[in-house]
Amino acid sequence: MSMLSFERKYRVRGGTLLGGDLFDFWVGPFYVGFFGVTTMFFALLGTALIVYGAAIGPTWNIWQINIAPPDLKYGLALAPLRDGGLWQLITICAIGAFVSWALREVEICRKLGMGYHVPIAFSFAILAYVTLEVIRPLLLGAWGNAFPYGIFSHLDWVSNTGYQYLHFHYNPAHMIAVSFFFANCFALALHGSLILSASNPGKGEVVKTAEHENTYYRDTIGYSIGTLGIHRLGLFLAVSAVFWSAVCIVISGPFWSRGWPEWWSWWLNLSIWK
Ligand code: UQ2
Repeated sequence: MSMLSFERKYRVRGGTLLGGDLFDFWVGPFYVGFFGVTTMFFALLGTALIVYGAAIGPTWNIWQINIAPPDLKYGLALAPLRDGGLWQLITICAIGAFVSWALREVEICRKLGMGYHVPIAFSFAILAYVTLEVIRPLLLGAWGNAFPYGIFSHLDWVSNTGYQYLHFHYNPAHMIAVSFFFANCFALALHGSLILSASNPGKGEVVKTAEHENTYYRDTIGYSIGTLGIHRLGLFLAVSAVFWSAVCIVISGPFWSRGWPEWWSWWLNLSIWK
């Protein structure tokens, strides 16, 4: 594979966290590193275990394949392979692959002398997954509280878990998370459309710059957050959406086991109404 003209300049030695020079090389355009090797190891093993789980299961229908966590009766113990043990191994592989990928991102940041913003952002996604599959099941005392691996089966899990708390939209952390998702979508639409309107004008038109971008928003709403600011806002909104999603599920069960609508009775019980 050919290299981009500037690529060779950035293929610098060092910055590794583990393995020293041993895996400090590229394969085609991809940096390898110690964590590139561990990413491949966990991803391939995990995928092979999923395929094995499908093979010993009742169907090859892609929508119906399901690899479920152990029954609640196993608690936090290791389960037999065909009875949730596969799910446990696959979960270990998934976390191994996700964390390896984040650490490979860190090594690339260090090589290039960049900030760690991308791996930090990614770590919030890992946190959300670990909250669902490890932290909440641990707090509830059984791996059977984790979600299963399957397209429809994981949707059923989300639906059932939601209805277990009667009406999940009354979960205050869920409200905050949804609001962040909407605000994130709004901000990206504002930003994407603004950049395209300035930098991709019609044929024969001159490309505009940040001066036009700032002026557009000062003319419309009297305020521009700035070219750096919009990216800080975007990262904050995205990471907050994921963070509050993790909060909203981890408090459901471990800290509140009744219906979420009932949680709001704290309002009716305020002494000011007495
Ligand atoms: C902006 C700016 C950008 C932008 C956008 C804005 C020049 C290229 C989209 C406008 C954003 C504002 C006013 C913040 C909106 C707040 C929320 C919570 C959605 O000013 O600077 O840079 O892309």
